[in-house]
Amino acid sequence: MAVSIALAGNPNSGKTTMFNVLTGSSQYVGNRPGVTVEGKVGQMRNYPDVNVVDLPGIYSLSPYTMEEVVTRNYLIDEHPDAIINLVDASNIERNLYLTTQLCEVGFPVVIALNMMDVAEKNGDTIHIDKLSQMLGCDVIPTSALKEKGLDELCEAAVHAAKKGQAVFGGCRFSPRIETALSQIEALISDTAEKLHMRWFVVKVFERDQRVMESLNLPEDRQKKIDKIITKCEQEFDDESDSIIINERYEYITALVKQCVIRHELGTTVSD
Ligand code: BGO
Repeated sequence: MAVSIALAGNPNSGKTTMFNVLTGSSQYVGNRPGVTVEGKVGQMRNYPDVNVVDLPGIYSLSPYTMEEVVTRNYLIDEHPDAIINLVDASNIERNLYLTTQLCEVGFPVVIALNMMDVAEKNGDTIHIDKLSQMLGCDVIPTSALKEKGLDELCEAAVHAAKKGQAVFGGCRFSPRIETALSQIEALISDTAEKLHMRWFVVKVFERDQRVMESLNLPEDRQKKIDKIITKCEQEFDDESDSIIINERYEYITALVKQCVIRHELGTTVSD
């Protein structure tokens, strides 16, 4: 059976350009919203048994835009064998927000750290090994435009897909939130698909209606879950989805501080 690798990333991370060079097809490269909403499929160069699926450009896996919903549905319903997550190296903080979520879905993830030519031109240094170690997945520096790093990317993605080892959990939240997530997990573990457990647990904590509906939990469990979430919201004086957003950004800030050195105006600065 053909291996299926999904290409996911923020708009303007170079996803269309990458899809074209990976599959050898020549498509229109543009920012028109919805241009890739249908999810194009192409054969990976040098790997006739591997399909690359181009997913819509998104910033998050929340349920608010058509592109986000298409991507979520594809990942949960279609089960790709691996995800290549395109991250714009010149805009790394913003792009890693999606990465933290993709790492929770339960598939092997390989990061294509794209636009490396731009980051290098800006004088930035990115410690690839450290980033890879901290995220728990392979990170391959690429330039889709200059066709650099593509063989390494294909090799890493195909290897990850065939090995089938999911990324371990993505971002760790604060101990109080992790406790709440464990309590939620105990209440949904016989209903939610094991492979996607971390994703379901975090989404339930965020009060994601689509996910709640898909789980179709009995009312008493819904009430227990609501109590767990409400207690956290009171303690943090914030809504649960905002708590998660803030903690994701704290995690990313700490990660970038350790992995990226920016050279601005001739001075070396840590983020
Ligand atoms: C234009 N390096 C550099 N330098 N540029 C890249 C790379 C890379 O690795 N990868 C992609 N680009 P999309 P989404 C453009 O279209 O693939 C460029 O949204 C222009 N067009 O060429 O569309 C790529 O699918 C006129 O740039 O991204 C494209 O993720 C002037 O990044 C842009 C300058 O790529 C977005 C750029 C008429």
